Amino acid sequence: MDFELSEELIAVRDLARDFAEKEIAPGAARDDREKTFRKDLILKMGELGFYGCVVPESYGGSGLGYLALALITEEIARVHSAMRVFMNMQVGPALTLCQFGTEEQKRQWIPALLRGESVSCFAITEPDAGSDVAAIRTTAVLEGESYVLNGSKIWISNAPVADTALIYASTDRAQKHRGMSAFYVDLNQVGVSRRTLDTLGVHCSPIGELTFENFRIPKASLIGKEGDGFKICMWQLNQTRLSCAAGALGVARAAREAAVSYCNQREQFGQKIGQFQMNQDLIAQMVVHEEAAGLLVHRAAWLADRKQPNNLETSMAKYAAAEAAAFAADAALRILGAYGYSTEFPVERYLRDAKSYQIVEGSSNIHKLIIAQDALGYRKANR
Ligand code: GRA
Repeated sequence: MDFELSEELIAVRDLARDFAEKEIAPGAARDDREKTFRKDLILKMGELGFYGCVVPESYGGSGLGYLALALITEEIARVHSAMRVFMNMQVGPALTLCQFGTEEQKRQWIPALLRGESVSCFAITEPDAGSDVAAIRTTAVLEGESYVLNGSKIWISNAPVADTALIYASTDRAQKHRGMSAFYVDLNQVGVSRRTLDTLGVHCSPIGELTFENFRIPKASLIGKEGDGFKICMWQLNQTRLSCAAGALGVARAAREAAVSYCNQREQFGQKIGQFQMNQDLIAQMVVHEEAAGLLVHRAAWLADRKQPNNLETSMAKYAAAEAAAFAADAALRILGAYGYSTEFPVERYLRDAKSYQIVEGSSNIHKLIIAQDALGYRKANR
């Protein structure tokens, strides 16, 4: 693995950094406070090609690759973590359609997703099926030329605002995970109701519940074959987890930068507080966790760019980056003291947003389980 970024990747990263600092950072505190949905920024990120890195040019992408996507995501999350969620909501569905969709499905949906015009989401989780994906209860029953969906999806990012959705439902509940199927649908139809939910952080990424009551969708919404859903879902999660890990890395970096800057400014007991070893202990841990997570994220992306299996490496990256973000945000808050706890400074936002990474896209416990079961020889992660 090459530790140096190519000139092209440096240019992509710098473009994302410049955009994040100029367009997202100035309004981040206000957007978080007012829970503003920034469709304007979603469209601008689309114009800059941020959603198309891993999609071939024939469907409107750039084909720059997973490392490019990780670098962009990290830069966006560094200034406002909630804004990187939109990247995942556009990229995850687009990639899944690219990998498993028919030519017609690809042409119908992908270009509008990459431009950010059609706001998307993916709906896996249900009230009684979070970590245990195979336990989903939403059903899709074929009636003539339509599938009829019934059930409820919860904690779905973008649910309150999405135009379209990648939905996982059961076409044969007796078959458990082998009876799961994937669909791509237009949500602006009768049969869908939405409820917005409130969370600790990630405030300007709207989250909520989607309830389907006899929601009738064309038969052609099915992605792949009936029963392919669980494998499609695991494949999709492997991509979106990587981008999520890159987001966590961005938050870890933001928190470490805030802590270092404060240590070099603030004086107590006649010296800069960076001189105190207890703060140095926190800074050293922040630096090492962030560096380690960064190498894991970049390795997982590097493998994806070489079309090599990377489920294990992605789980390691997601776990390490989520924990690095949560550790760094907590440590930064301790270092900044009352300024960290104050809503006038961004560190409390980093902490609220960082906590989400230990829960979403496979909780830290799920990733530990995947990693440990692979190490123990019980279940290979790369399959
Ligand atoms: O033997 P088989 O033919 O039935 O196949 C099995 C296995 O080989 C079957 O699925 C296959 N499989 C896979 N195939 C390809 C399993 N994993 C993969 C894979 N990675 N690739 C059943 O396998 P199993 O291992 O027996 O499944 P399980 O024990 O029921 O579940 C496994 C596991 C716990 C890992 C899975 O359910 C899981 O990943 N759970 C976590 C759920 C999750 O990540 N949810 C995320 C929700 S979306 C979200 O958070 C959005 C956030 C947005 C944002 O912030 O970005």
